Amino acid sequence: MSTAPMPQFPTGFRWGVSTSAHQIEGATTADGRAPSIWDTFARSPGRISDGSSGEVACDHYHRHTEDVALLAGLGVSAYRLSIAWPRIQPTGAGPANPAGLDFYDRLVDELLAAGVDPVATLYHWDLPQPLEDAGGWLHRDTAARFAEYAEKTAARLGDRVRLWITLNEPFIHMSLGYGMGVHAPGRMLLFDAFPVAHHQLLGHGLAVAALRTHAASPVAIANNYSPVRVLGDRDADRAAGAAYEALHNRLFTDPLLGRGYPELPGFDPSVIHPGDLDTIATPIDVLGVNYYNPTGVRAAEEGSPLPFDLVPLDGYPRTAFDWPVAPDGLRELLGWLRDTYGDALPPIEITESGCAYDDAPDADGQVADPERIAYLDGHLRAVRAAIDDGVDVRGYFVWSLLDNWEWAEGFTKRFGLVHVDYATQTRTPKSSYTWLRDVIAASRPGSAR
Ligand code: GBH
Repeated sequence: MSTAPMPQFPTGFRWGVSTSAHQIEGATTADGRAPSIWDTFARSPGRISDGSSGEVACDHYHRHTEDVALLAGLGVSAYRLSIAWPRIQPTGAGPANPAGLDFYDRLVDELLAAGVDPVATLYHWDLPQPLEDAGGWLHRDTAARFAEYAEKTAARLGDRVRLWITLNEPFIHMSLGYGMGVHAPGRMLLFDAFPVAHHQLLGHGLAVAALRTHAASPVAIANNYSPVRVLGDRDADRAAGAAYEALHNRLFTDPLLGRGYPELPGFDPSVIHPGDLDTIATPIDVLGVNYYNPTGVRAAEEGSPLPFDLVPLDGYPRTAFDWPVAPDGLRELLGWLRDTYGDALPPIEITESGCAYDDAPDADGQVADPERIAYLDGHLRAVRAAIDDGVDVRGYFVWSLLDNWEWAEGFTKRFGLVHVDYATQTRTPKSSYTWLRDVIAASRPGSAR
């Protein structure tokens, strides 16, 4: 880790942390909430590595006041939460459930009272189960349902949410949820999952318009990106790199920024109706970038069903998830976005960046996580370097405030700045929390350094 002082960030740079509803809230039957695809998925045997579910998670639904105090203590200027669609529309359609909206209404007010800007993601993968039963995101109508939900939510919260995010990581939802079956809804359609991309993007575009009828705040989408490192120098390796880049980094960005879809083998364009590409390209104000690591790619072995092979990258430390810790990849990615999209690229906020380690309290109850401090230090310096390179980056959100329910990995991966003892729901700020608090305080205009 660098011993040089952390460089200053531009005035107004947004410091934040992120969570998502199903990973922290619990209370899955409270106040009229009905099952989402993740409740169903977690109930089917063998899907979640520790057999757990999000039924209780961090019990944030009942402990939000304590969690807002943790945010205030950290000194962040923003908090990215997600709204659970099945709390707002338990069946995925029809009138809004007032009790569901009340929860987020209170939370938003608590955040504002604590001086923290609420940033709300409308969809972090928790589709109401009845919509999945009707075909989920393979079904075009889900896009219209999503816009309706966006409208109802913005009607209540649009005056106070400071940044709206339509979808979280539509690529991961499509690929892991509908392509490979390791996330909910657990479907294994491989490349037949492409309609899920188009319908999510269509839902996004319709939702942008719906949000703008109630909210003056900026609107974004949070995509995940991974800079591609081509391993090998054969033409086939370069072609494999380009294929992976189109699938992972461009499928959900080219059409958003008005370029239509990239060339993708297996993509059946018959799902695209006249006018859809214009709807999808409805202007957004901010591009949310979730970054975890770069990806090594080379030509596929003979007979592989995929047009590329993904290869672990050597030479990096690894997290508990075995993902490489590569802050240089973040700077590279931000440069790639600027070079690829030029003037069409909106201002960027890093809407997720973080790491999992096996953090545990010591005999004195303290939780030391020096690896996470090194991770955040490196990634913040990479953001600063990208700003110096000329990329317009306006904010950085750490994934995550709390250790939480890590989807198919259950409670086995801890991403929090705050440790959670799930048996007692005790929250213990880790040493990274204190470190980040000091970095944020030092970045305030007029602070000592
Ligand atoms: C995000 O997804 C989610 O938005 C969030 O809910 C989740 O809790 C968080 O990240 C942590 O997982 O095979 O070694 O190249 C992250 C998506 C997909 C990022 C897999 C890293 C590949 C690692 N991730 N990816 S590797």
